[in-house]
Amino acid sequence: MGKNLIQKIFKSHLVRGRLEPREDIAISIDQTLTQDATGTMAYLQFEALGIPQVKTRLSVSYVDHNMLQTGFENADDHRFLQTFASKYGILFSKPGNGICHQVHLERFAKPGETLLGSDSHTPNAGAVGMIAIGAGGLDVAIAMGGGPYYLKMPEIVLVRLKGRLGPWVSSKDIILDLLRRLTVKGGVGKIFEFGGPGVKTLTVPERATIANLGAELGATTTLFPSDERTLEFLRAQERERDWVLLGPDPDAGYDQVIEIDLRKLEPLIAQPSSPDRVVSVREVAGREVKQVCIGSCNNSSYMDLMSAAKILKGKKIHPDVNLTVTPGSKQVFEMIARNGALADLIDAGARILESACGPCIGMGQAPPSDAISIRTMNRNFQGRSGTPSDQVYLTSPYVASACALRGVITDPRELGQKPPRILMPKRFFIDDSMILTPSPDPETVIIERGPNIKPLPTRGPLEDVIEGKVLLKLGDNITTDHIIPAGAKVLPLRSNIPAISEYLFERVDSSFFRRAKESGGGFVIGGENYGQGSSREHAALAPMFVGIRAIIVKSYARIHRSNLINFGILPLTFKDEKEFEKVEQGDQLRIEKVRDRLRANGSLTIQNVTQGRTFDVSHGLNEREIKILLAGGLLNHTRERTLL
Ligand code: MIC
Ligand code: SF4
Repeated sequence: MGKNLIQKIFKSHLVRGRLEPREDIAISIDQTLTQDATGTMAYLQFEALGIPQVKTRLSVSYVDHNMLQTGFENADDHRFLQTFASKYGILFSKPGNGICHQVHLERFAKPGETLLGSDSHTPNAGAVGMIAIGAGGLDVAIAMGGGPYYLKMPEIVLVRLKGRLGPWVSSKDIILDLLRRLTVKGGVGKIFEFGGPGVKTLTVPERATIANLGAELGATTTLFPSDERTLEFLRAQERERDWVLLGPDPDAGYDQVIEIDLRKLEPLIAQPSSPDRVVSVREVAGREVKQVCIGSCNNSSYMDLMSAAKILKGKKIHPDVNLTVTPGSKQVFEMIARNGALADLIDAGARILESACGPCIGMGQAPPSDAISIRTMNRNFQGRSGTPSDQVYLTSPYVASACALRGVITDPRELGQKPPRILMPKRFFIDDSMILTPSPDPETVIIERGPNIKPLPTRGPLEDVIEGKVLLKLGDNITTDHIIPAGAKVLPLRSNIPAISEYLFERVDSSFFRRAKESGGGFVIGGENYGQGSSREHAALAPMFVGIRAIIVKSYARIHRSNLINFGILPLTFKDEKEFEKVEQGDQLRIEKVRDRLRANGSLTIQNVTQGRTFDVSHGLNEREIKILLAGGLLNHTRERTLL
């Protein structure tokens, strides 16, 4: 049988293992990216490895999340990142140059290569046939040091597209349809490879919307073939030399095949507060809208913003609506400024924001209480916008623009307008002056560390007896936004673990931090898909810092499980899910002979001291993961071996 595209790229990068589903494999990494909110930790960890220069072909450090400078913290972090990049051989994309995924796609993503990024939407670069995976900062630090990336070989799902999208239907609707069918945990342990005759009808920016939102399925990554459309995009970015023709063999096999007939899709929308609560726009039409936000790494390309500008041109938005527009990059911003589309948006009443994550991560623009906010983004977890009672819906720029005009949820087909037809420009506006190259004299560069940059917290080897209270019992689909919130108040503390830890589980139970401190740590219990969403390793670092030694749940999201292991927290799962019902918050739990049992690769038995009973948990750890845990985390483990 022939090979699919994923097998081909994995094969050319395979360092360890066999390419069979669920086998442990390691792949070499060509490129890395970081953003500021995860980057400071990733670079502190890289520094702790003691390697003088990055060993990747290309590493880029972006600043796009922590852009609101209401105090010294974010500005300090930016200086740290800029000087660090200069010293260690990393390109530095200055604040204002754009959102990491948008800029990386425009300027660096390369068919057939591998990219590891400390942000869960790194798969965005899969739009040009690159294997792009989101990971914790420490995994990215190791990759920058030349180490491979370890993962379980995922199952490969072919999403076969046929037909062509109808008027007012966009590529966002393709991925929203998949989310509706598969849910936010439907992609865990899987990679989605897009194929079929419908693929060639989609431009690279349209493909990027799909690859980006694949992260919300829990997928390891999503990718497209590199074809004529890829060439068209790379040529317009003056990067024709990066193009290669790449696709599956005609007789390639897949673990699963899903078919989508593009002609049958209609405008879709995800309701609050999960990206899989998808319905057709028709079903929720008429609900009053108070805010519309167009932007984020999901829909802020030149073509997205041109579509919005075309729909709004010569009209005014509804008086009750606040519309924000965020161009995804300096390139997009400058192009819409030069061709007049920016003026059309301003004229219609839009508030124009700088090129950054902005409202997507609650960095400003929190909506009014209980109000509906329509966003072209990828996450609508409760409170992520900055307003605890938010009602955030996710949809395409077409639908968002229609809602801004009417002030109610509107199917754009009701506008009575002709749908905008935006063509891929022959040449994008190219100016890389805000991407700084590293110093030719790294020894002379002094890294600037303002008071916001606190040393990396560490821990010793894993204890042999773990005992403590169940500090919190949670349900299914707990996101990393629940564990460590983002937003304008908390994000600036990303380089300061003692300070950020005070916000641990704040959205779920504001007494958590105090109780964890009083008890000197303990356990957390959860349901399915624990830790979905962001790659932020602070959701593992902060629990480690307050003394959480084990988490017991029904199942984990991929990146978060790796982060827990990387910081020495046992990621356990219930053997019998009925036990989940029995264990109570406040129960005293104890695990004995942890080190021996892990070494013997056996399962662990938990004593519920309060209830006077025991239950078994599995760990599903491979040999390497066990060694990492015994050492008390990946940094300790790597240092012990002094080689990667
Ligand atoms: C997000 O969309 O949640 C973020 C903020 O981009 C995160 C990274 C972070 O928490 O810094 C992600 O997606 O990984
Ligand atoms: Fe930034 Fe939002 Fe994209 Fe995360 S999802 S990288 S916060 S724009």
